[in-house]
Amino acid sequence: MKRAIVFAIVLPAMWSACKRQTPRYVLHGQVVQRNPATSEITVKHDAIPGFMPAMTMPYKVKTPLMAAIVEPGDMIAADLVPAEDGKAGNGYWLDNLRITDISGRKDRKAVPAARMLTPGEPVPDIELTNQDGKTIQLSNFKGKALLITFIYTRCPVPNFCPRLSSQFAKIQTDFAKMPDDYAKTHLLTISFDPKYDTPEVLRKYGLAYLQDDASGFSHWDFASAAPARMEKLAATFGLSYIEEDNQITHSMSIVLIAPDGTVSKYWTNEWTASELEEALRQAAHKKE
Ligand SMILES: [Cu+2]
Repeated sequence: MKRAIVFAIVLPAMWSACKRQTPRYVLHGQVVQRNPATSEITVKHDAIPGFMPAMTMPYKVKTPLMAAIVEPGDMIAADLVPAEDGKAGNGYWLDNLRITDISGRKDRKAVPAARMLTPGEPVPDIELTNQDGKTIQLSNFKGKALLITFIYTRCPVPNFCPRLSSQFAKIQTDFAKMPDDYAKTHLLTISFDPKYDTPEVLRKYGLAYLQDDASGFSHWDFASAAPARMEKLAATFGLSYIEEDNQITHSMSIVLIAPDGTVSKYWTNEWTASELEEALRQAAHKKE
């Protein structure tokens, strides 16, 4: 059952990659209601200039996981895409759904208010513990272009965490060949499963992607935050996850932080290692 849910996430992500040519409108709004059983959410959304006035309407969500993760009160952004097969309720899908603010949730008072940072905004000085058990802070990487992503080491879905780590490993290898780029960049993989992913576990996991060369940790950290702070940290960077039955269902988020410590760019499902490398290199060498 759990497997079925997890794999259901992967397919829509691949389909959406094949349909990039379709025109997309970005919808911003607040979730009024959700129905995970039908992958539908009702959104009170803003006007989409030249396309649709502001209204409250139900939409099918392309990634069923997200229909289960969002909660009434959440502010969201999503791509509105026409459903060619006519299967979606009103002719449109919501794809690439991101939760941008969870502070409006009714029944989650315990969660500290967190809002997804937008490009240009400074990143707070988040404190993490790395694979050596050492405390690191995001401010440690000021002056470098920093590429961050989120994983959990036990992830069984090839297209999610293992893909993120193997593609980061490719970036690591490629940058190691160019000392100037290597010196001006840093990679950071953050686990959202701090209870299981201790520094020891992260070190072992990291070494597997560094071909057992521990010197690579000087350019690529594997870290986690205290469990109590993890949910807020994830929301800050647009990552959603739910823990159930010893497995974590999650979205993907890759964030590029500019050398001046501001958010530069996000990627969710659609990206390639070479695209990330190019953006990282450009950010590292950009004159301020
Ligand atoms: Cu994963």
